[in-house]
Amino acid sequence: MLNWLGMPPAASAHAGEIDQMMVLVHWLMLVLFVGWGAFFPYVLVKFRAGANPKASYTGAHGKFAKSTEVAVAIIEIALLVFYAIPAWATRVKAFPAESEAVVVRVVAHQFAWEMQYPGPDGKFGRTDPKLVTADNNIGIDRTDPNAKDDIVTTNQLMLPVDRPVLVHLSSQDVIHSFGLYDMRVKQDAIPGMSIPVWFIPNRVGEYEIACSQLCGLGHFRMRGFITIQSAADYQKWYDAQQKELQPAPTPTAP
Ligand SMILES: [Cu+2]
Repeated sequence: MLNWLGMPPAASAHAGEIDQMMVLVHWLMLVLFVGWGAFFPYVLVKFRAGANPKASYTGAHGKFAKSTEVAVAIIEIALLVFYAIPAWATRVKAFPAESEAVVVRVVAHQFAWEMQYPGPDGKFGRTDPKLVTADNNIGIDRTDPNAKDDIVTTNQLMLPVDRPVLVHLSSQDVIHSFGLYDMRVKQDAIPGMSIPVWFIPNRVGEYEIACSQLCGLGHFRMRGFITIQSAADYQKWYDAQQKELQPAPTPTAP
């Protein structure tokens, strides 16, 4: 059924679980759609004016309607209790340890995504909205010792494959939503809050970060990219970024 639903490729460890739930919900909706679709012409014919010249004030009696309603409610409760709630609990409770995960801050603003990696020291440098300029969208304070090794990118999230990722998500202005459809991840970014989001990308490739909240006139172009690489390629990128951050060596006198 997944192919009929036109789902994007599943590129994270938990994607299968979400897809399974989606398929079950769609089967239920299909059954309800066919059931209601058949019921409608049935009542049109059965209760037509010609056959019922006088209105009935007691209504229809029958066990079938009630038992169908109860069955649908039970199936819906089962979907919630056995699928939705456990899946959600893993997303919001079972966070990976910071030591084994790639930790990155993602800051949304009108109309782009800013990424901040803490660098080898593992500490995020200070950011300040007052420092935001055209070439410092995240407002990082490079005079802060913790900020000296921080990698900052715009609209490009680089991650290694098969390693947990812990994103600290926030927003500088309005509510945006961090939508990684291929990873089956979606979380609102809310100003004043830092919301943890985690997943394990398990397919090398280039995917899209879509803003999933109508956040202003430029919402349509609030599009970033997420590149999943092999551990070696990611390390290469990381090292190159670190090299760029090193202060240029002072020329020595000949
Ligand atoms: Cu947005």
